[in-house]
Amino acid sequence: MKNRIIGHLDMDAFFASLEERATPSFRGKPIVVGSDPKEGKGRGVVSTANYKAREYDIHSAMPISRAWQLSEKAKSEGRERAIFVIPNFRLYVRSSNNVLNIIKKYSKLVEQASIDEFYFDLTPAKSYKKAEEIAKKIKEEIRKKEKVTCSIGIGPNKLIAKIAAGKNKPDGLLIVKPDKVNSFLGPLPIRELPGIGPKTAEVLHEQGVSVIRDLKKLKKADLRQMLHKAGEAIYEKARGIDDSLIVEEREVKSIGEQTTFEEDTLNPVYITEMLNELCESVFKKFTKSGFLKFKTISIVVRFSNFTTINSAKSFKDFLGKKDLKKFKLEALKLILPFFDKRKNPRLKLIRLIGIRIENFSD
Ligand code: TTP
Ligand code: MG
Repeated sequence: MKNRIIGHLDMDAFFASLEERATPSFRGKPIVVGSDPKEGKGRGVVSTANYKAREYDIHSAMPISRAWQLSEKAKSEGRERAIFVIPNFRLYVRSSNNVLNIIKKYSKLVEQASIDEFYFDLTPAKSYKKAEEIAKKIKEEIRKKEKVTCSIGIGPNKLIAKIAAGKNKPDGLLIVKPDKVNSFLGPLPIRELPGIGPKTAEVLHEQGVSVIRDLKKLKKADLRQMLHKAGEAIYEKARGIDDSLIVEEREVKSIGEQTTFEEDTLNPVYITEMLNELCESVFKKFTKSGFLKFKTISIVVRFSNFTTINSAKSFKDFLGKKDLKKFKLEALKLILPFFDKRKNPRLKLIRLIGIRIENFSD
């Protein structure tokens, strides 16, 4: 693959930064965006915490009740309580689109990888020096127009750019030129390689491998034996090799939503009511999606012990924008067996339900 220069941009504490921007009195305070903590009794999780709240060890995906406890603990130690904010997704999506449009002014090939992450091609800049100048301009324009900060990493491929973007947060800019890739990766913990999750890391730790430099000592065959197919990709990544391309339009494959109940329940009236609401909201997203028809409906049910079961139905004929009623009926048919012994032999309580549609046609 020819020499490329790739950028990766990741917004800093994205949802929380936008909430700080929206409410000036939040500035400088610890902010936690997530479900309603209900004075410690709330269910659900933290979406994100700003850097001040991270000093209290509050972070994404943590139960909101735990975040509440940590905030109370901080209070008892004389620090200020965190401010808890319910997410306002419209605000985040709008800003995310604005950021995408800013990056597009500086690069012809941009991939949005998540709500706050973007890969972009800087190869036409021809040198890392020029690429750095462009990155600075992007950061400046985002700061000026969106009034929030981001971090950018630049490297010879997506893998290196992404890791570099995470290394100097917040408001960072890190360039890793090709001849520095190995010294950059060497001392990093293996968990920092995308694709190495907790389980893979455990297998490797057992072999005494803790940083990427150690990982490079393993032969491809060793890795394949230990980690099967994933082993080969890890062998390449440990060497900073990644030929994956920037993909401009990520295909939307499904539209879905889920909800965690206030309390685990098996009350069919309550559950079907919640399902009905989810159906309406998913259908609304579908009507706005640009897709005309879909073929498959699936539901997910999570029981109080966290066992999770999916159940799906595909139709011969597509469902379209006029089929909300049919959609709701089919969803209902999918959930009913969970209320009795057909799909719930021990009549366990339900904690969460979700609904998803896929197999679109446009
Ligand atoms: P991240 O980029 O992972 O986090 P961040 O932007 O808040 O902080 P950082 O400075 O470390 O990049 O995720 C972007 C947004 O996605 C985040 O603001 C909220 C949302 N999100 C969730 O809702 N749940 C999650 O578990 C994570 C990781 C993110
Ligand atoms: Mg981010």
